[in-house]
Amino acid sequence: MINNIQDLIIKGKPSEEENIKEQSNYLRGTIVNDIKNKLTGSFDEKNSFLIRFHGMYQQDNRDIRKERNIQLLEPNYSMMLRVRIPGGRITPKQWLAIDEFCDEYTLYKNIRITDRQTLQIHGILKKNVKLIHKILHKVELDSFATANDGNRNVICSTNPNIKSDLQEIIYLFSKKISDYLLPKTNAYSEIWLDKKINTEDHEPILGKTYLPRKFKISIVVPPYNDVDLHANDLNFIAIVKDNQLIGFNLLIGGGLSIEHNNKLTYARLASEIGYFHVDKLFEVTKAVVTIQRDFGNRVNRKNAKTKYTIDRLGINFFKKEIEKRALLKFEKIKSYQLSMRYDDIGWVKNDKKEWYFTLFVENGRIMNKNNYELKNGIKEIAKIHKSFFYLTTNQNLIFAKIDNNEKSKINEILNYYSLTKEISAQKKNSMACVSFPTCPLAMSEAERFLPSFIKKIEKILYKCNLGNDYITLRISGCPNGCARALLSEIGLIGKSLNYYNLYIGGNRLGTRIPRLYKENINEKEIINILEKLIILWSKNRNFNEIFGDFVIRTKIVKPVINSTYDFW
Ligand code: SRM
Ligand code: SF4
Repeated sequence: MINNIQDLIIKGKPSEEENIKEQSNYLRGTIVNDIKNKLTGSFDEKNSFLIRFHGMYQQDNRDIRKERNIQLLEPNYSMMLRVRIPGGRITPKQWLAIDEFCDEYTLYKNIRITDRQTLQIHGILKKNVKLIHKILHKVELDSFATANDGNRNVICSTNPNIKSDLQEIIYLFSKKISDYLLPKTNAYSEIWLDKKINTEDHEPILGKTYLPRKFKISIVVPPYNDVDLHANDLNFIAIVKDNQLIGFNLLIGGGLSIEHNNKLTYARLASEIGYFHVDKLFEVTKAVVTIQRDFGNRVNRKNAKTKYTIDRLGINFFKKEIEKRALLKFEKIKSYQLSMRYDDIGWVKNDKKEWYFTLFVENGRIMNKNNYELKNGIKEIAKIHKSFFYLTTNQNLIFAKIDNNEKSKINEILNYYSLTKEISAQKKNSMACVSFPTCPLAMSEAERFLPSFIKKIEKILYKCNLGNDYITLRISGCPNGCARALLSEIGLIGKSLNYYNLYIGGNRLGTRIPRLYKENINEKEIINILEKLIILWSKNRNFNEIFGDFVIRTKIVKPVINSTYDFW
């Protein structure tokens, strides 16, 4: 029984980040002064925290960090900008604007599709930062709140087999929720677009110090779990009756990040709360966000995400508080089934006889490399495509709503640039985070390591007559877990350079967390272990049994059942 609700707020000295937010004058800080300072390519410490709210991260090229240090040069600073693209929908015009900017103004000249349906532009020098914001604004895009303590890019299922009317509604909801939760401060327009707005700053939903930590939302259309709902704080599972969207199951408190050996951190699956009518979508969104705003841990950022708030307050308290704030009574969760998480690569026709082409993009990295001109090919398609693209949460790209006439033209381009080649099942079901050289938190390689590592796994599968089969495989360069390795059958998490912790026993649908199997091992050791396990699997598996289920049934690892208490 909770007597005083104030007792539920964590007492103690607020973290340094809370102070920066409090004193930032609604996210302004002294960013403007730092832009003018031409003596350094960087923002100062406080402002580099604040620019994240505006969708940018300060980075440097870690491949040359040591060398520059020896030469007494400051690190090779540049910014990474993450565009806000709710539901992953982007028009060809918007694509072309970003593509052109990358070619002309960035250090790396490539675009990165993220696993939350956005685009990242790496290598923007400070002097070009305002330009990209203005270019984005011109094509009705922005990067506001794609990072730091607010609501991140809202993601939604984009499988072309979803009925197109439903897909449209789900997409519109993700856009509306994203707009609804956007910070209301004028700082973004003032700083980046030179637009003076004379209305007062206030944050009716997020509050003056914004949320205690990042916040993630997904909208899921069963049977697809492409969005990986269990990585998100707040999830809406669409419930459809007689072809009408009638409401949502609410699941809250998913999250994957851990800290090596810190038992106060853990990966957690989202908990089922209940079903509610579609009309209450925004009330429920606001209720969950404001509960996290009011009760989230502002003293210790390591325990600040919703998953920890829920476990501290108790699921029943959280549920009742949502009901109170949203003025509703949850019904029992409606039945739903998830059966697929990967993208259908290639051509698919939807219920309205429109064509969709899903292009496989290895690690989401769009660049021209040797004879594979992926970036040029997409640019040519963007020049003629009339409808829009979807970015997928598997880091791929969909050319959407194509008629028969357009299909043949697009096919020509796809063939010319060799973009239709066969992709193995293993590749389709593997993913890595960015990691080196741009990620400042990387402990080991991920994106640059995955392609050669997959080949080794494929070789083992082939040797075991499992050439057409696959094991979901994900590699995160550090325990922050950006590639969602803790929702895969085989997860590698960077420990130190070229060394990883190996997790096994997740499943293909992303509804079970894998368990730590071996710590701090290099590629050779990982391959040796996996080869033995895959041979065992191939010989002793039940009919169609997946690798993750096999290692649990045969007691090679214990399943992680209740991640809160059972993760370590
Ligand atoms: Fe992430 C931080 C990249 C999805 C958990 N993530 C970072 C940063 C920004 C590093 C930093 O803070 O300086 C990485 C930038 C690297 C670079 O050079 O580009 C980074 N995260 C990514 C992306 C690009 C990975 C990818 O290869 O696609 C994804 C961008 C998503 C987006 O568009 O918004 C990305 N990050 C995720 C996910 C997966 C998801 O959301 O579905 C997670 C785990 C889910 C979760 O939140 O629990 C994730 N990233 C983190 C964390 C740990 C947060 C925490 O709960 O403690 C950090 C570190 C932090 O925030 O302090 C982080
Ligand atoms: Fe960087 Fe770690 Fe995220 Fe990979 S998992 S992108 S290394 S923060």
